[in-house]
Amino acid sequence: MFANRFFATASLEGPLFKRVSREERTFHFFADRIKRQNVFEEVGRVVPTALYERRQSGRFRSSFSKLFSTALASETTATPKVQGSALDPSESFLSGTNAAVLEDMYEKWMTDPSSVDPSWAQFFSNVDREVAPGEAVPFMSRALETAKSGVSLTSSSVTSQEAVLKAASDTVKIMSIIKAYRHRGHLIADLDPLKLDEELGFYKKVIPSGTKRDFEPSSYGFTEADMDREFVVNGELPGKDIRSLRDIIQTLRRSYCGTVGIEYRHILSKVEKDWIAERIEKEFPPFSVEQKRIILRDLADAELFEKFLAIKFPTSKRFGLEGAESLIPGLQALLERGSNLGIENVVIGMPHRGRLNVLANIIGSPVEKILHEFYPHDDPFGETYQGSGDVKYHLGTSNTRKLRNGKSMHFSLVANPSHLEAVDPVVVGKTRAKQYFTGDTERKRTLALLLHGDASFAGQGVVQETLEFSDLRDYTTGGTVHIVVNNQIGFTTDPRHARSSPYPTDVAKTVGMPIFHVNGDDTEAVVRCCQLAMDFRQTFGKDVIVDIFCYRRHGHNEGDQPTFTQPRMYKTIQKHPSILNIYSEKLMNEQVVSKADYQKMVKATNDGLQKAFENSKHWVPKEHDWLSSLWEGFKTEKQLSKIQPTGVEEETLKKIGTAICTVPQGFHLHHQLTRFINQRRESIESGKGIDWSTAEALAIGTLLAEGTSVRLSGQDSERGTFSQRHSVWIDQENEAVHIPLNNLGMTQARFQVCNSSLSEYGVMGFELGYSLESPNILVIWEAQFGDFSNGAQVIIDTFLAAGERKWRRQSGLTLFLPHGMEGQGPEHSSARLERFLQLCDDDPDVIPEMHTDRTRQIQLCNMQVANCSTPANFFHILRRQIHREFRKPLVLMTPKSLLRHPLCKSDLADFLPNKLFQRVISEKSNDLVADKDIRKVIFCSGKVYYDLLEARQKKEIKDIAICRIEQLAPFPFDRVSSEIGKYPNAQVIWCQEESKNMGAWFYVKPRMETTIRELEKSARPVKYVGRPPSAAPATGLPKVHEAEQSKLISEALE
Ligand SMILES: Cc1ncc(C[n+]2csc(CCOP(=O)(O)OP(=O)(O)O)c2C)c(N)n1
Ligand SMILES: [Mg+2]
Repeated sequence: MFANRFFATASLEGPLFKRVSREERTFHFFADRIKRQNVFEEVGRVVPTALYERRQSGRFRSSFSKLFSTALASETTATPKVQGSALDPSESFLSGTNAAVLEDMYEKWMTDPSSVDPSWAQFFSNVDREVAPGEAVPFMSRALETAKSGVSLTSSSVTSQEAVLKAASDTVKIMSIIKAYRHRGHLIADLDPLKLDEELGFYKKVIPSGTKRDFEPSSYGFTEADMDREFVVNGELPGKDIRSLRDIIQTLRRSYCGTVGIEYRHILSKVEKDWIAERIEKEFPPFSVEQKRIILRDLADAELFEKFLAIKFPTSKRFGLEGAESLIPGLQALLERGSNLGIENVVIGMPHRGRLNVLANIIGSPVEKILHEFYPHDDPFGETYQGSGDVKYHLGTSNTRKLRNGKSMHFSLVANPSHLEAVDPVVVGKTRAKQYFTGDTERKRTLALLLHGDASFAGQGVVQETLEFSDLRDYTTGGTVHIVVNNQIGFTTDPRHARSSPYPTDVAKTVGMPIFHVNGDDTEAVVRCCQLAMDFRQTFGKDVIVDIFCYRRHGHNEGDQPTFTQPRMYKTIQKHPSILNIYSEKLMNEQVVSKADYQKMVKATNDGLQKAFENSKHWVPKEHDWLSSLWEGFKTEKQLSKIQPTGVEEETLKKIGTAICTVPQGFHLHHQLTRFINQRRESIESGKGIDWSTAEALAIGTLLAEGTSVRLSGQDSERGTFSQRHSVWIDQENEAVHIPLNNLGMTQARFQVCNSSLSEYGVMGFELGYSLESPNILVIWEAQFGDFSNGAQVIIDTFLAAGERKWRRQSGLTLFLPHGMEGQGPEHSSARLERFLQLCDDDPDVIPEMHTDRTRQIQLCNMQVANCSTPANFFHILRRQIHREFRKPLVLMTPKSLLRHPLCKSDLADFLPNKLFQRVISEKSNDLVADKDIRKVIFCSGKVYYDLLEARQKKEIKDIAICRIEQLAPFPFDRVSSEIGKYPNAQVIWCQEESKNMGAWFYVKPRMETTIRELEKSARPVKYVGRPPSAAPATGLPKVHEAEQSKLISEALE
């Protein structure tokens, strides 16, 4: 913050910044590519697999040699020789010819395990299974047996078999000790600044009894006399090959039991484990004087900012960072390291805690602007935008600032609701979108950075749903960096009551990422962990977590009294010096800064804050930053965006139709798809009988051809739950993939169609985040059945319905929610249309301006809900999402049985330029009596229309008209009015197949009444026909369903 301006601006990176070797980079590049096949698709490049495999086997070789060496080596350099083999007794196993011979044996074993002696086979198998080094014992005894029966140990330095056995036994013990520290050293690391564990027994759960014994040499049979005895570690630990036991233990304690505890042995990849071990076990060079000063400044910025707010705004909630201030130097270091490794954009999601501090010190928002939020003020842009606003610690922002290394970095802090962790998938989705729009196919330039609280990270299921994206082709960001501000409390609840897992981060192990636990009082350790986390992310493209063990100095918020519930913890906290205190004392003791220098630094920062405070009183907010460059030119709800055409020229439709029905040469299509494609081609060519999925393909295809990308994501969306879409064809012989909509034979944008993980909350959040990034894409989330969408209720309520009002961020996210009563039971029938309608904020009692040239009805409402009944209308509403100068969420009830219903078809003529989306579809039949003689006019929406139509035909009824309301919200008052007006003598009916307490009834009733009252100046009542109220959305008994359905249809037509 301010200190940056007052003190030297050298980089924290300096000589510590180690570049990965070229070879390592190349390897990881290819490894990454192979793993993430989506890169192939994105760049259309084939990676030389052989190169990867060669390198892979090289990896095995080196690990094999290493393990083999440590298994055999001891203080006597044993060199067994296999008689008759090419092994040379005069050479070590680890180099020259022997190494090559062993490696050849290994490769032979890989192709045919029986081609080598069983003892070697077992050893190689152990190596391959990555058994812990010390567990190579079976091999040792078997190998020695082999030696007894014909294999001689000929080295002159080996005096007896006992010596070899002793050496092997020692080696096994040493390996076991190394393994214990690597696997469980974190359990005895010095992580808690408050030492609550020791004092209060808070963390008894974390440390299983007897753990400490694992780390004592005596537990392995060593005595004090062995401490200075030397053992061969030969590559297992960095540094000298032959080390005293004392030295080995010291290295392990320093690496694993200091103020950093690392969990990484759960990772499956040996490359990644070795990479971490190598970095952790090597002694870090100390930070230079200049680097320490930088860390001190960052820390001072963090603490002084909170202190300043506490003094100036003592009664305001700010959810301060006190007790966790080392987060700020940690983040600065992480970002600077990231910048040096190519990161240019960071999308951040974080909770309330420390948010203002992050805004000021990391994102670089003007402090004046932050302080301004503390004063009661009106909305300065109320003229341009309507909205409810949000509390200051939920607001998002974006900013570009220069880092100390001189490079620029762009930050987007995503606005979030109170619902902890709900922002996680949104950030990940937005990041992925940014990568797409910036062509960051390697995902090395845009980073998702998520901050979490300890209680919420452990408790909220969406965390797991988001972590699960980490290695999914269509959802990965190339590694999200997570930081847990682990203040060891959640509001008033202790960790032991908040989770069963030892650490709050345990859920992260499910996707195999390294977890760095670090004592937040050791600021330098926090900085190192953050740098390492960034290195790991850029090297492997995988998620990583830093868990900062800290404390919360005050109550949950500054006005909250923590001693009601945690008296002992807070007694400890009261006595505990601040992190800045600890670090400034340390640096003064080390003579890195003088007291005078330090005081000067504190004063400069405080002066800067004071100046900002003065300025904040007169701060005039500038134009809101919600329109990032990609959104430039888009209209706010108060600026008219005229209705635009959505129809398409016949020639284009046919061209796209041909392209999506063309099977590539040599492609082995599934035999059942031939019929599907033929029907589709036929309907487009003839211009008759276009079904739902063809209309969808044409909508997507035409948007793509116009240069708008489309992303459709959901469970089984590629094929389509109802086997209706087939947007991805799989070659039946080699499983090659063909996506017709990406092969239109013309310049086009990209179609991303993605089978998602089985998540609603996470995936809908992801797609919502994706839609926030740019208006130049149609983003669709599809539910398997609409019923399951309530798993994402938090996203629906807090982002979809209210996001624009709270944060002035538009989203055109479109939901496909299969909906309809078809006798499939209570959980496969209803997308809970009523819930979406209840969230719509259009006033039931006020008819807005409806003139087509002036209407802003859709712009002024929060979202659109539609239940289309024809493929053509579906086509237009999808295209309308893009063909307008604003974006608005669209919730679409989509069909199931209508996908194949013979009447649910459209003509190509309905897709042409003179056609638009119809909010209401009038009665079309020419076979009815004159309008004035119509005795009933039935309004309905969606699938029930076809049931009514068929029954009316069957019963040969001529005096009942049926109108379809296709767009339910915002309500088409004008169109409904003209329909009612057409039939002055008719009874007005609302017919729905849903239960009375569900469906659209409660929403349409007051709006239809307003329409009749205001526009028709009459008071005709609106009668309900449909299922009676019910708790479950549908019956599970098909027979009951049939009876209910025919009853309501009969009643409507009686
Ligand atoms: C989903 C959800 N449930 C409950 C709450 C209410 N709440 C606000 S903060 C908080 C405690 C959070 O603890 P933690 O995640 O450890 O963060 P900390 O406040 O300690 O930084 C709770 C329960 C919420 N905001 N969101
Ligand atoms: Mg907490």
